[in-house]
Amino acid sequence: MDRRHFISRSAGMGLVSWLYSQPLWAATDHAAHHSGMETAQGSSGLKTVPAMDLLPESKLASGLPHLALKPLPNASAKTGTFQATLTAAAHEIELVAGIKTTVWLYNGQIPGPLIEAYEGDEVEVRFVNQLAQASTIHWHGLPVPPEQDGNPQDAVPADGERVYRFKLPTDCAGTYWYHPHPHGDTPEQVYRGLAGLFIVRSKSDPLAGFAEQHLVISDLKLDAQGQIPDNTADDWMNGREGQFVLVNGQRNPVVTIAGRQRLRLWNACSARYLRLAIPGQKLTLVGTDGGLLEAPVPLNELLLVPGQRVELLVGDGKTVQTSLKALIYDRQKMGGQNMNDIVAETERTLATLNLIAGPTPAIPTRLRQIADPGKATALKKVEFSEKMSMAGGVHSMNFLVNGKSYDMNRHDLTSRVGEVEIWEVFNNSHMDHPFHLHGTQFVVLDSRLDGKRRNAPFRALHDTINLRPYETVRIKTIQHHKGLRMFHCHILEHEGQGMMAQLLVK
Ligand SMILES: [Cu+2]
Repeated sequence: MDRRHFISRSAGMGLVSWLYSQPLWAATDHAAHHSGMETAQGSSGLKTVPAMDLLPESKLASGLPHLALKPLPNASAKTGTFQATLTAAAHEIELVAGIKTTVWLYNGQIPGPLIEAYEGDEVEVRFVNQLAQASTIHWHGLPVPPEQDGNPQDAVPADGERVYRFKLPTDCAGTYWYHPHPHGDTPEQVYRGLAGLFIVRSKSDPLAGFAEQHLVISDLKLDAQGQIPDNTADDWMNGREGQFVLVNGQRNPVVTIAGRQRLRLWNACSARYLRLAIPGQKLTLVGTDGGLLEAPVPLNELLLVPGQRVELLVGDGKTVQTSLKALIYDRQKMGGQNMNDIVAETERTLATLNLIAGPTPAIPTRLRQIADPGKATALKKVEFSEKMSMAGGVHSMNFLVNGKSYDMNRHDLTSRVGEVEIWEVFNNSHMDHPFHLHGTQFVVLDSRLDGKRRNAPFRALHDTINLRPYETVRIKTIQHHKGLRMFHCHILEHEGQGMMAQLLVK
């Protein structure tokens, strides 16, 4: 299916009212709900359910001690080799006392297992797909060859399996993750629970002396029965945000930080933006998607958009109780707060932080050198846009890259291996979209918004970067392998509806 449409059940509704008249929209959904309509499969193939009552947040336990991520054990005894199996399957787990929730997980874990390997290691992961639909594993941000990167073209069928093999190059130490990337079904597979973590370590890590903790931030939507519902029309439009925002699968856990520690944070949400702050504390940013910065950067807050990761140093040995907050961020979603399936924008406490006495290693002034990729000899232009359509009397929204909806049989841009490129990415729409490029990291040169040009404040490696409405961001990047790469919006519902394109590297 090439074009995935956003379905409205009210074909007679005008375009303007469709966009701005929440009462009409809500009433339509309400009627559908009470007619016993459950999951609708429209002509587009998009499963869409009416808005529903959700389980109150208080039903999920909170305030429990933070759980460490469970590592994926290395089955290889050979030095420099990491070998393991990841099995994707449906499980019933008790997230809420007394309720069995059906989730789809890697190795039965929520979040998925943590893979830890070193630069230079050979990685061999056998993927067993016990889902009822095709899937892949995409190694988000890692410089792996395209045929090992879980492209939609390389789907592993239901009940199938394959082995992913790649060597981690030098200088790729950083904080990564993995998640499914099949054609069309990525949003569902991720919101039902499929995502895991990947840390590449360096043998000469300037922060090796710091104790380290991991905070994987994800969200979860549970209906009143405690089950994971399909996407509503609003989820497809704005990206899905669950009522529960979890850290390592827990609601508001208590993280004890003794002295000064290194925290790695992941935004594994489908669409939720995280404007993070720790009241009373500076955030010392030391790393982004692709590893360490050149030097630490003190910040009062930072925006972590879906798909991104950061490394922070937190704590100074003084005893204080504070929290990790997600402050209000307006990403210009469509519709209002009246629709009962939109979770109101509020400031949230993601985790309680207990800072206590402990070792406080000095913060190094230099962390690494990020080499300038060199003079660019190619320019790529990418434009994200949204287009309303009323094809066949059905209201739909197309999410487009360079005016086109994703087609897995088409390549949209071509690059040459090793060539330094500037990509000019323009968000020609009214809503924020996070741009993600597969298989490599990039540095941001500058951005342009409202006629103002702003240079990147410091050099950092990213694979995902936010674009404000009508913002243009210029990045510099190199592709290191021949083959097909994806680039897309990392609001998974937008990607799933066509805001994705393909780069053929020759
Ligand atoms: Cu988007």
